[in-house]
Amino acid sequence: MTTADRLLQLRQQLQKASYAYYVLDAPIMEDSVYDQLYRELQKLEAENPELITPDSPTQRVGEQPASQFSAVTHNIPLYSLENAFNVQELQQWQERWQRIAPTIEKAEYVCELKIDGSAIALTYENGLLVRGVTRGDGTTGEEISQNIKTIRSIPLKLNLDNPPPTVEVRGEAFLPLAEFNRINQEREAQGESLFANPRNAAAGTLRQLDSKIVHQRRLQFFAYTLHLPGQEEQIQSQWQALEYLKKAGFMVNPHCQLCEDLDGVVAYFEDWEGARQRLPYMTDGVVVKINQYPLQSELGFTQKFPRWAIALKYPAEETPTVVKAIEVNVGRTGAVTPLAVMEPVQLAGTTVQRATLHNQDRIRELDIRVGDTVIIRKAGEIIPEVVRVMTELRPENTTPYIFPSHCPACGSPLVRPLEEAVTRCVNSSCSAILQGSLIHWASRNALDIQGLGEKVVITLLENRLVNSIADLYRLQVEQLLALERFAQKSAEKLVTAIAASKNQPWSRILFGLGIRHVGQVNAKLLSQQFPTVEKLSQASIPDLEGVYGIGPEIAEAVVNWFRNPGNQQLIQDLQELGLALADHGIDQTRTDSGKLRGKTFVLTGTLPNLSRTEAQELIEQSGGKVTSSVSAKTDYVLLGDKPGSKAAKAESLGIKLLSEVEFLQLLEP
Ligand code: 1X8
Repeated sequence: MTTADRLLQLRQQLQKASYAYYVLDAPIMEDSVYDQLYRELQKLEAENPELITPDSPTQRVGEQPASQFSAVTHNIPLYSLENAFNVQELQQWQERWQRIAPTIEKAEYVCELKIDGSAIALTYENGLLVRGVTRGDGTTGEEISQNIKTIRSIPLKLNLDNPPPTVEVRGEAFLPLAEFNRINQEREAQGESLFANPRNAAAGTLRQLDSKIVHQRRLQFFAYTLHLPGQEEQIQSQWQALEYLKKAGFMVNPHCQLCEDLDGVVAYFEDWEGARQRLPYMTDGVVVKINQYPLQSELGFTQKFPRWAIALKYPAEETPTVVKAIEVNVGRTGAVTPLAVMEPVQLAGTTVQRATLHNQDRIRELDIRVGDTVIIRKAGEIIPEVVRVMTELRPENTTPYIFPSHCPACGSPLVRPLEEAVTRCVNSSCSAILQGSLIHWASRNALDIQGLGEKVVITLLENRLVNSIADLYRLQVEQLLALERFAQKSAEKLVTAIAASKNQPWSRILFGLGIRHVGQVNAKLLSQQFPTVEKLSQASIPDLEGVYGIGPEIAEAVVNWFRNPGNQQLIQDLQELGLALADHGIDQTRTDSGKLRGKTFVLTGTLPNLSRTEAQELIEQSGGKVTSSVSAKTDYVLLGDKPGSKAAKAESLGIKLLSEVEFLQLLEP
């Protein structure tokens, strides 16, 4: 790629990200990724000033903190909060912190409404407001003191007899709903674009260059965090901090509550679920904090969040829309998933036009029909789903949806085993299954073939260049050149990448085959016990079940897979094409430091830094092994964020739980 091409690409990516962030309020990349791309753009432009275009994000006023407002590094970072989407996740949070600090006897919780606004940090020196800074990325924000001073609920001078030399107050600047609506009405009348929600409106207002406009917009501020350096003995809890803030002249949200235990928190959450609708400002959940500062200090922070606080969110937004079509999608396992295609609508900040209908039973239960008005919901980051059909709005002449009896891709009859919710296409040469299989084969954790993504796979299938996984290895550069999307270089690159994948280890190939229930972990386990495809294909169910971690369902799936003549042919073809389908010594003994020899690990939850695969590789390189379920034979459970039931089981068995840090320490020489 030329520098000019890269510059164009960077500009487009950054512009898209900005639009998603500021206009749609639906970020598509992490702040850190944005910053990285931005810095690359800045660097390339500095080296090639003749290539700077006026539409480059670097030319935008106010894009980077440094431009109009000056950047300020926060003395203490502003953390974001971990989310819980239901009471169970709240309980898991409590279990988690209790495990980390088993000595903590009696924690109290402070409940505060979570305000949908924009966080800011205010510094007072000798009682006078000297600086107001936006949250920014949590580390660095923008100095917006002038704008802050227009907010009447922010005292310019603290109402204290002996003000401390320095104090930092944090809280949420927000627009009351009436004000938000008024501003949007005005904007509409003037043909300006509307703010998507009060949070965007507040954030946009705070970064207004014209303080007069800020003044007209009547922002308000609730204070909720106090940092009083050097006076730690004076304030010992969040509750005392709130009292102090009130005394000092701040507006503290009046609906905060001190709770003795989690039941109190749950009651508060439930009480406010309805009541919050009548508040004159927008809230989206409850912030739960451990009250006592010494306990907060004991728990500390993860990479991203305080361990002593969590945001318990109210269920995500729901919105009505109209069903345009009902379609079914056939996945690589042949599972047929119905989905509703709808008029595009905004939902929790993103545009949505598809929602899952799960399965045939769910469709029957909903009686969803084309033309229906439905309520869709997005809970957390999950795909939207249809919650309810508004039959009262159903147009005339609709007909119940009839679930297809035949596969939309290959036309063969669909099968639904008794007692199963899933309907499947069981034709092993179905094009939809083949498409899914090829994408899976090429994916990062399988054969990791660069340049062979969904679009390329579809092109290859449409042009009948491949009819099986093995055909990938028969592709010729000339064949690809006949296709529109390939030029000499890209065609050569793909053929080379495919050829290079022949050297991938046996465990990846096994995972890539897509045998049911054989995910990455099981593929590793099986490949270690059966180091060649011959050994695995000849294994009986008892042989397989003899492998620690392999249960009857997996064993049966493996045996059935190898019984299928089409699969046998595939294995033979792959071997003839030069794939080893075996481990050749080197791989088993590679870089084994032996530190974890004989140790069995179970991974659960999301680790702050390492991916699952990386953690597993580290363990195996040191001679340990990873299994999927906790038993008395487990030595360690590596515990990430949002751990599952495995953590509790490990605890009940007295198995050592490790954080990522502790795990890495274990590996140190
Ligand atoms: C964010 C918010 C907090 C509170 C209220 N509203 C928010 N949006 C509060 O603690 N009362 S705390 C917080 C954060 O720490 N990111």
